[in-house]
Amino acid sequence: MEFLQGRALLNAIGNLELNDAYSEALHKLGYDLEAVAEQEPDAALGNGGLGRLASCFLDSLSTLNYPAWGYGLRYKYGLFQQSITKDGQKEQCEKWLEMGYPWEIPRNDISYPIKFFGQVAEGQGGKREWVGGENVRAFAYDVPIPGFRTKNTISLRLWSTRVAAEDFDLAAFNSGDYSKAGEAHANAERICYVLYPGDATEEGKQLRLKQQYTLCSASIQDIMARFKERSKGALNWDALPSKVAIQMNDTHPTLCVPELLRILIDEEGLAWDEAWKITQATVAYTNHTVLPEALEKWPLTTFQKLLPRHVEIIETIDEQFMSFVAGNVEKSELESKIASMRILENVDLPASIQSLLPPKPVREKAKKVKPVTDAAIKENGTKSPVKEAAAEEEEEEEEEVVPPKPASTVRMANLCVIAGHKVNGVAAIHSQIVIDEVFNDFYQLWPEKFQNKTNGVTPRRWLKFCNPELSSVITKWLGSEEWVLDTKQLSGLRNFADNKELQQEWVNAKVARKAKLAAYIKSKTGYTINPNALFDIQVKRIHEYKRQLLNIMGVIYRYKKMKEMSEKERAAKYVPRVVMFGGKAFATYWQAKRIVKLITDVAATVNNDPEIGDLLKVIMVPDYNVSVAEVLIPASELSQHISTAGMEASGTSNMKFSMNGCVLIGTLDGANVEIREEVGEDNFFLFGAYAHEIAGLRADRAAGKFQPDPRFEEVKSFIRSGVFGDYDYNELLGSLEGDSGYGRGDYFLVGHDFPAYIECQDKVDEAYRDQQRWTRMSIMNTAGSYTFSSDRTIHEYAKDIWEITPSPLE
Ligand code: B1N
Repeated sequence: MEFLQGRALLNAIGNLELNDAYSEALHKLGYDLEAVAEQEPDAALGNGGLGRLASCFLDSLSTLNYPAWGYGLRYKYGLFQQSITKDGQKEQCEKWLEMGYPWEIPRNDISYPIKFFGQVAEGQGGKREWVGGENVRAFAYDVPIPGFRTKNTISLRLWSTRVAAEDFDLAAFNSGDYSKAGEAHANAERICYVLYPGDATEEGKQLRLKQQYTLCSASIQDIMARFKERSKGALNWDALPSKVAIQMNDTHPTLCVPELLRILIDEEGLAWDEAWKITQATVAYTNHTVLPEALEKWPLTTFQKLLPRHVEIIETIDEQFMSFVAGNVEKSELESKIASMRILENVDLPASIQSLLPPKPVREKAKKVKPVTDAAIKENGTKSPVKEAAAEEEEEEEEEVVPPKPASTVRMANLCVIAGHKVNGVAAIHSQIVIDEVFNDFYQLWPEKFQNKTNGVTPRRWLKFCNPELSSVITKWLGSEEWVLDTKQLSGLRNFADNKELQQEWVNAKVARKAKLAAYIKSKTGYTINPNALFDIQVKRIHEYKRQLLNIMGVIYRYKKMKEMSEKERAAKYVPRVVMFGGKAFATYWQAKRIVKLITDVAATVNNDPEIGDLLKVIMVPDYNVSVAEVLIPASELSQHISTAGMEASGTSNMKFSMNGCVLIGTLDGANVEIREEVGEDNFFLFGAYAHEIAGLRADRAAGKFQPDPRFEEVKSFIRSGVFGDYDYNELLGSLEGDSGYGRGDYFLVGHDFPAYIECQDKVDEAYRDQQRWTRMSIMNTAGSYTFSSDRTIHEYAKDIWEITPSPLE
């Protein structure tokens, strides 16, 4: 559902190595390349790391000469554009298409029908026919993805939905009923308006499912059409898996599974077993999160209305899976294993499965126990034997109390794991959690399915193009530019980490980028920042588990302590810092929006405090996106990756920062674990609880065994005292408290990790004072980032999951 492509111009001419020629040509026309590039809007068809990873993968696939396609939706308005006001975040529509998008090639010759609603009818010979309903058409728009140092260019094919001419209600239009005639258009076009429309309502859920189905159906039809065309009259569907691999990027495209089955069976006439075998061998699934609320579930009723034939198919997969489970687990465990692993949740078992379960003991009829209320006690006063006997009689006549049945749902992740021939996590620790916890029951059935594919980022966009100064230094010291295609060579920088000359060049490159960022901040926020200060950055979606709150509370503590010191003491203890935040909060995620509000309130107070001056500045960079990241990351010196351990699947900005010679402060979570191993523990600021400790800490907390650090309490009272304005922060701060009724009793353990965090931040100040030491740490980060190229990741997927090899063009 997501690709975060960002801008294309500099990337395209960079990948084609045409910078000088293009720049010169523009110059002759009276334009400047950088200024022209600035005019391009970001293609922001994604929300965060998951979408940007997909875009990095396309760059690597093209560069490495793999024959691949990206499939997505052409959202007219993307996610949203964020502005920061005194009230926090405001959302507006993204306008990326308003001026036309020169990089897309409308393929009017490529479109597919998509159906929703309708009924399933029994056709000839028991054939299932999906008829009636609403019909729209998905049209292809191709965005070229040029590779680096190759003629290979692949496509990102984006679908846009419209009503085909044959479905236009001409009769209604001619009779003057324009709204009826226009309704079909509005319905069709709405599908591709925005990414992640609100899904609190039934309409919202239906729209999201329509989006997912549009993506899957159009893409599967496209893949099958190409396969047919290339079969040249010798069509053999059994060969599909040897020619096609479909990688499902999280559960959003799960419908690929029933859609491929539906077309193979209902339209191509294959038998179930054959179609299932082909489907399984073709699809694989990447899991990107262990957060339970992000594991998609759809109400069965919504599904049934919108996709009735797919529900039949899912029911068959579910039933066959359950009978497989019955043959492979202990009888005593069967019922519970089925309940947790099957696709359909809270749905009665089919008779074929019911009969495999051990018989249940007959239960005694439950008696309804009347609740004893204060009013009843008052009314009865002292017990009367007559009344008691009457009450007992009444009880015997009462019906058994049956609790209301929970809603039936379709668990998308379970379907992905059952159907996919491989399942992978996105960093070593995450893949282990997938095996040990999230999908442990499945792992026991099929251990060979599970793999790890640690994420990566493209070194073209994220080092060579966004940081030309540092790239030149690297090329000079490594003796060639081969590192752009073979990042292993970056590790060679370790040999020069103490070289004074390299260190000076390294610092100069960083200084150049810091100056650019300072100018950018001035233009976007009006704040002037000290270019000699430590640039400390946390950019990512705003989420409680990512703990921007821990960061800003650390800043508040620092500010409070500074205020309590003399000017001399302050200067001796702290190095000047600019703490920058960037990221969007989901429009209805109120707690995340309160965090943004707190950051802006703290910024307004601290940045205008003359006593503090350049020693501390807080910046909320508005509308964080790929282009903003390209300005921030090269200028960063410290970056924060401070999620509650076990909750960030991987993170990919951590890799980009490290590659650009930025030192990380972080928990042992996601890819931080592997980054720290590569850059060395002396070059990483580690703090906080470990993943395996989290459950115990939460339990202790719930049992009232947690004693918060006085410094943490001090920060909360300081906020509540109103120093940062009169906004009521009780709901936000209450989420950190066990007994307030707000939130989940500090579920993300901000209070637990706070002391370790601020002590670690003191170590950062100490290290930064020694500039030579810091520069060495910075060089060691770039050197140690060699393994976090998406080229490495893509080679691994190609070998271990897709079983393909590069096919360079002659
Ligand atoms: O995927 C990235 C990881 O590096 C991040 O750690 C991870 O948080 C991110 C539901 C998601 N996981 N899940 C999502 C996005 C949208 C949505 O509606 C879940 N994003 C991630 C790449 O592996």
